Amino acid sequence: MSQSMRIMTENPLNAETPAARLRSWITPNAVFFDRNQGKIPEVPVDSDKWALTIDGKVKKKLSLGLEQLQRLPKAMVANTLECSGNSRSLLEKKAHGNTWTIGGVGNAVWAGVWLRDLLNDAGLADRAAHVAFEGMDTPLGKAQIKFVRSIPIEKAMSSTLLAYEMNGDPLPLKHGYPLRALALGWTGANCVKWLNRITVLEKPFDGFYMDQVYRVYQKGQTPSTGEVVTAIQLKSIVTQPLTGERLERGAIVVLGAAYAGEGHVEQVEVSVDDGATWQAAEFIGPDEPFSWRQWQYVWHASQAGEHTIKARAMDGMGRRQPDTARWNFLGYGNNGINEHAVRVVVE
Ligand SMILES: Nc1nc2c(c(=O)[nH]1)N[C@H]1C(S)=C(S)[C@@H](COP(=O)(O)O)O[C@H]1N2
Ligand SMILES: [Mo]
Repeated sequence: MSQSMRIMTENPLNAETPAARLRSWITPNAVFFDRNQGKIPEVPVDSDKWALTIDGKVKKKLSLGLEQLQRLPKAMVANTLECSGNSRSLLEKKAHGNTWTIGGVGNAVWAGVWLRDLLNDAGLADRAAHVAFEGMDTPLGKAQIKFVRSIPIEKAMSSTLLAYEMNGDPLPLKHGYPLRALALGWTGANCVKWLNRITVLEKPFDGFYMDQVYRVYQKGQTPSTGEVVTAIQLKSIVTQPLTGERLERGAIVVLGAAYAGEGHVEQVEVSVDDGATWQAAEFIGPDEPFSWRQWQYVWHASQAGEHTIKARAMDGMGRRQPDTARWNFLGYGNNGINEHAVRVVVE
């Protein structure tokens, strides 16, 4: 099986992690998925020249260099990042956008500073309601629209990290060097890369990437009336075996990962008979907030023929994945059990 990235578009770079590389708790930086609206800066910004500006509805405007940021209390957090459009191509009805299968997701240990520490230092004005992030990538297309996204102040103050390290290395250029936002447990669109400006606003930022995309809406509906994509939804993926594999009778190790955004994955069940019966999977490895849990199930396959494997997760609040995801125009948040079924042949 191929172990290299599956490139969907080169300019901008959009590439997914091969399923075989989703089988460990940490996704290595070299195979972490790439999702870009614009052009990745060609050379890393000179860290002496770079500064992060914090302005808008704050009492004191701040400007911080990289070394200054790195002298502040360092926070390390594991976090699973998923693109809103991940699994889009598995939807039964086609939706517009990159043709992700399951590889638009990855888990890393990130290090940086808490956004709340900086916002507390700047001092929030009374009407502070949203926090906008702006990156340094070059927009593509005639309209030259910058990738700017804002998140509610509550999320910014509770669980948003500004990361300058990824899995122990300086943040790689592709993933936002020197600094990126990470709204923990929220989809990638809320995690602006190449960050150089944070603006506190009285209301959500008004712009293309807020109003026209990253909204859940139906065909014919005005995008801006759709719900904004925020937290990653409860979901389980099967990473071994893969659809189309031919397997020998006997013990077959089924592997997968389950994640719940801001929630906690409590249980994963596996079916090897297309959902007729379900058995509990066993978790392997770390169990950290905001991070996926890897699991396995040993299937004793005695009957030759076609088999359909399914997995379903339950979170700490008793929520379950839907059998079939709710379709929407841009194909966001596909966490359907059926859409993620894996069909194999036992010989
Ligand atoms: N500046 C900037 N930040 C961005 C984007 C972008 O195009 N420009 N894409 C976003 C989207 S949609 C996703 S899914 C994640 C992907 O992060 P990664 O490429 O590090 O996996 O980055 C987000 N941050
Ligand atoms: Mo995304």
